[in-house]
Amino acid sequence: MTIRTDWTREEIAALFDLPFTELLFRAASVHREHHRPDEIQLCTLLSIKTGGCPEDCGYCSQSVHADSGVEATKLMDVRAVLQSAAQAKDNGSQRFCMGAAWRNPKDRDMPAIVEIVKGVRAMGLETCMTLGMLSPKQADLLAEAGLDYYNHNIDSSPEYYERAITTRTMADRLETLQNVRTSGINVCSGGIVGMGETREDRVGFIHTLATLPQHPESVPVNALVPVKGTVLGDMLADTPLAKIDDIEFVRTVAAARITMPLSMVRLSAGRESMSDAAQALCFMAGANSIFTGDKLLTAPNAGDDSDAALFARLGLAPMSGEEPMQAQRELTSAG
Ligand code: SAM
Ligand code: DTB
Ligand code: SF4
Repeated sequence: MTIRTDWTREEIAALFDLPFTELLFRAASVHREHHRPDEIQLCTLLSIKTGGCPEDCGYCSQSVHADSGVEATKLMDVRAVLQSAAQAKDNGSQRFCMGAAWRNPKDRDMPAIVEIVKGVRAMGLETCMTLGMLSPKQADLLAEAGLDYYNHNIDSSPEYYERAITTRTMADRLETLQNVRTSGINVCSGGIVGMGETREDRVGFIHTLATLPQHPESVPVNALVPVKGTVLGDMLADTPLAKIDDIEFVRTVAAARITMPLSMVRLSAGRESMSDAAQALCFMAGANSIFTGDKLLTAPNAGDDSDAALFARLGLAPMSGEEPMQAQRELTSAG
């Protein structure tokens, strides 16, 4: 099995250009080689520090530059975070992902973050954090605490990125991903589809991820949740034609699956406004992870009842085994 990190933009553009049925067949074939097609990983999100973020990400309700009505809070108390984690575990979640609306964590925040990671891990949940940019030292601290995954998205193509965010660069983001990788923490990195970007940008987005020295273990593909008062949410409200077409979204998922065969591809934000049929196509195209529960960070999510109904309708089950990239790593280190 060869995992390629030398994909060209042309090759990825050619995947996007395939007849939809052919693309779906190829993606589903790659998916079956490495993953169980009837199992979906369940993750739960919690915003441990909401709003008041100095960055100007044009899609985000938590930026101080947005007029979204989201109130800024302080970092949650460790006990309250652990209570939410216990609830997520009871609801069948495998991974607990915690997000903070920071440009980067301050060193004085780190002891509480470390305590949270240790506490959530002790409950038998996998841990993921997304706290903004990380220095090498902070990444090492989190690794020592036992953090399993760190999420930091590249969000779009290098070209479109600059139109959506001005307060930090794609190079800054890649540096954080490198720091996370060097520390030994698993990398979770993806982006958003439906921000008004072109097909070429979606190609560039997948190309950037698929040509990292090592593919991210998790690749979240978000559909923009248009939030009133954000630059991109308002732009989409004014130009409804810019809304991403479901088929194009599925094509992006399929391109992620084909180019990054071992990665978990997470159908992340935006499921709430997707039909069961569109979600089923995403699973067919190789998405194999979702966020459960009725809230993402600030935006509504599909909710446990509707997910239970969806899983029953599609004959899907929560993932029970190990992820392929972890299994491969254990094999390599064993022999
Ligand atoms: N502040 C941290 C950061 O940006 O790294 C962590 C939290 S941030 C909200 C995590 C990711 O959520 C963003 O990188 C973006 O890809 C996604 N996201 C944020 N707002 C979104 C929206 N309205 N629709 C879809 N995805 C969104
Ligand atoms: C990711 O790529 N999607 C999640 C997670 N990583 C942290 C966040 C989605 C946020 C959706 C908008 C909101 O809830 O504010
Ligand atoms: Fe801040 Fe993250 Fe939102 Fe950007 S996406 S404004 S960094 S919370």
